[in-house]
Amino acid sequence: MDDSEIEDLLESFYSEDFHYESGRVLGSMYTHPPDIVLKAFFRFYQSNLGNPGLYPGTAKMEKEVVKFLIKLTHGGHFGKILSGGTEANITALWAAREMGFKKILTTEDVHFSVLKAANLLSMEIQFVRMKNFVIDPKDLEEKMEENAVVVATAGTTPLGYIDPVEKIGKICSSFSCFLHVDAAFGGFVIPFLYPQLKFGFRIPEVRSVTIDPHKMGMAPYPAGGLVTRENIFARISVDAPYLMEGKSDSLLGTRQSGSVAASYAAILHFGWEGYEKIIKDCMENAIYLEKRAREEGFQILARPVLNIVNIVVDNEERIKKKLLKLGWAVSTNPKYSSIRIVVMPHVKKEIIDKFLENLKKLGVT
Ligand code: 0PR
Repeated sequence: MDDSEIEDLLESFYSEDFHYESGRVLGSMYTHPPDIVLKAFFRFYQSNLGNPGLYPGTAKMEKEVVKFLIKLTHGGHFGKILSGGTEANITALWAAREMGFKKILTTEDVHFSVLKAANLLSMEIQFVRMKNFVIDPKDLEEKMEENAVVVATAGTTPLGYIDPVEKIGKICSSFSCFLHVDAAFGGFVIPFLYPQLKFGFRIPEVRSVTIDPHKMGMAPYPAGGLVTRENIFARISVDAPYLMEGKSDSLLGTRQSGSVAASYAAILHFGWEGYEKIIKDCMENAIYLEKRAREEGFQILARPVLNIVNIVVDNEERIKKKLLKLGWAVSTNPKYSSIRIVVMPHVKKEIIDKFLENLKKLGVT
């Protein structure tokens, strides 16, 4: 087949997919990165930090990206760019288990990757009650036990709410405990919206934090991040004599590391101030969505804390399907009977107005 025919075929499949540029993807934590970031991705597409000895340049960029993640999480000493929040959470819990921590305590709003980790690692998981959409510290105190792994979420997937990590840390302090914070989404948001809020390594009990450049860091996937206080990666390391380094200390072997170069380019492109502006704009648009939706007679589940807004509807699955037919991709929270909108940079005010107009036509108020 000649190239132009291949291109035509590719284009026809491309046209079937959703793209962030359309502005109509309202349920994802990702967005389209700037050109320089994509250029970095393709330039370094061959890099594989599964064998870092061959890619010392890319390994240096990983160090720089991790430095930025350390700044965002207020500390930590080690870190890796992994394939996503899922791998970061699995890695933290795997290392914790190898260190003798056995049972996971968390809430029902934890990301499902933690359920996968529990399953893979044969770790028991116990849910702690929630109060006002975050962990109830009183219930945690009652359920707390020696050698537990507590997973707090700073920016929950369904609502973008922040577990009270400082209080959780205090509870953990009287036990031998591994406190992991999943800030996959919130890690790039909280420092800019609530700079005083402690969610990371300012809390002495926090041992590891998931924070993903490929979400609010505006890098292309696969770029999750795991920052840790100690070198917990050594706990999962295996001998790999045929690699340049002689060992492998990540879950994946081959690691697509064009995204490391892309994350590095994103950090240079936006800088602290650039991220601050974009994230404040996203939050402003989230508040705009909340206000406009209320004006149109919709019920908002809870005041948005980060840039995630939930609109309560009668039958969220039916509404999702109807919206899909109109060209809108939203996600749902069946537990809260709501449709969930992640107000990413591509979700502008004009898009919000158009979306609410369509939603209103569906007669869900
Ligand atoms: N931790 C939290 C708090 C998350 O929200 C997510 C992903 C993860 C971990 C896992 O991260 P990876 O997906 O990078 O492994 N939450 C996204 C979400 O539910 C996943 C997603 C993204 C789902 C785009 C659908 C979609 O179209 O929004």
